[in-house]
Amino acid sequence: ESSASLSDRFAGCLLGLAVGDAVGAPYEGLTHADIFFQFGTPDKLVTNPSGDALFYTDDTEMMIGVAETLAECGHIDEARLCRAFAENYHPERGYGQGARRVIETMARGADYRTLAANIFPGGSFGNGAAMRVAPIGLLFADELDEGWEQARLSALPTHTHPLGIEGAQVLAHATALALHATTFDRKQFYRELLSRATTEEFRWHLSIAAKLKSGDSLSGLGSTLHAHRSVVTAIACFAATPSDFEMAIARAIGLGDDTDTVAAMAGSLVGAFAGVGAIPPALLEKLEDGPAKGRTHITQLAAELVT
Ligand code: 8NA
Ligand code: MG
Ligand code: MG
Ligand code: MG
Repeated sequence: ESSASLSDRFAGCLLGLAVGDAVGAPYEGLTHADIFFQFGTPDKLVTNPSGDALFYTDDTEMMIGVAETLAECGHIDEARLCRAFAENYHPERGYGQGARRVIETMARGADYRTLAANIFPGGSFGNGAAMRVAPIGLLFADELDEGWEQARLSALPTHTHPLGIEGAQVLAHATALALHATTFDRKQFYRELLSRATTEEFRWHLSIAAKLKSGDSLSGLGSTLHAHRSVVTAIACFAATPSDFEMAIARAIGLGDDTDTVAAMAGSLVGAFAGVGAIPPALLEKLEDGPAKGRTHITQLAAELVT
């Protein structure tokens, strides 16, 4: 039930990610109960976010780097991607511990690859490669095998753990499916994701999410910054209400923990399906803007990628 145009969907995906990130950011690290008792029900946080402006975090800043690389090269060129990460980097936007060290090593021109492979046992399984992958899902929506590989390449500079990589691949694939769907077929959607996933963790979470009824709680899927405890959760927030942006990100934020990232991922999927018109104008207007960053720059990147 979406008649949004392709260009509206590209813009909706990237702006939906930024708005979800920015609306969710103030609550990152809080539990579900903390959020409820301190701020009230999540739907209110979304319809009436505090402050005059909505500021995005590392999630959006790194997505911009992926989009810039694709707009320029048409595929993931690792050197260009690392330059984008390093040039766009603002540590105060709240990067993961490992990500910070890896990007600072990239910026010095030193060996970030060895660091990324060893910084955590087996490499990082944080959701940092997934949170920035949306532009790959959009650009490679007609070439799903190539998209799966490009998502892997986009993860590698920071995330070498199989779960960190597969989180990016599964979310890119979900983005591609959302982009092309006119009616959303939940069963078919999960079936296609399951046909790609290889790790036990992602296969297990996807098979559980596929069986959930519309009123079921998503909290059992997890909402922490580990890829295998938040990527499928964000997908499930989208699948529960694929055209309702506010509901999807309120549900994501209400789970607590990695609120900005789960809301960013869920918001990007709703945007890819329902288009930029699904994002409340009041939220879009509040999204930070400025030269070479923010709302205008993200909108331009979406337009460059769609042509
Ligand atoms: P990352 O690669 O630094 O991973 C994030 C965290 O995951 C690490 O600091 C570790 O605690 C943990 N981790 C990853 N791999 C392993 C492993 N193999 N073994 C044990 N622990 C591991 O950064 P990233 O880019 O993947 O992270 C994305 C998250 O960072 C997003 O939530 C983003 O918003 C940001 N962020 C999160 C928080 C938070 O506390 N939730 C705060 C600020 C920023
Ligand atoms: Mg963040
Ligand atoms: Mg986060
Ligand atoms: Mg093109």
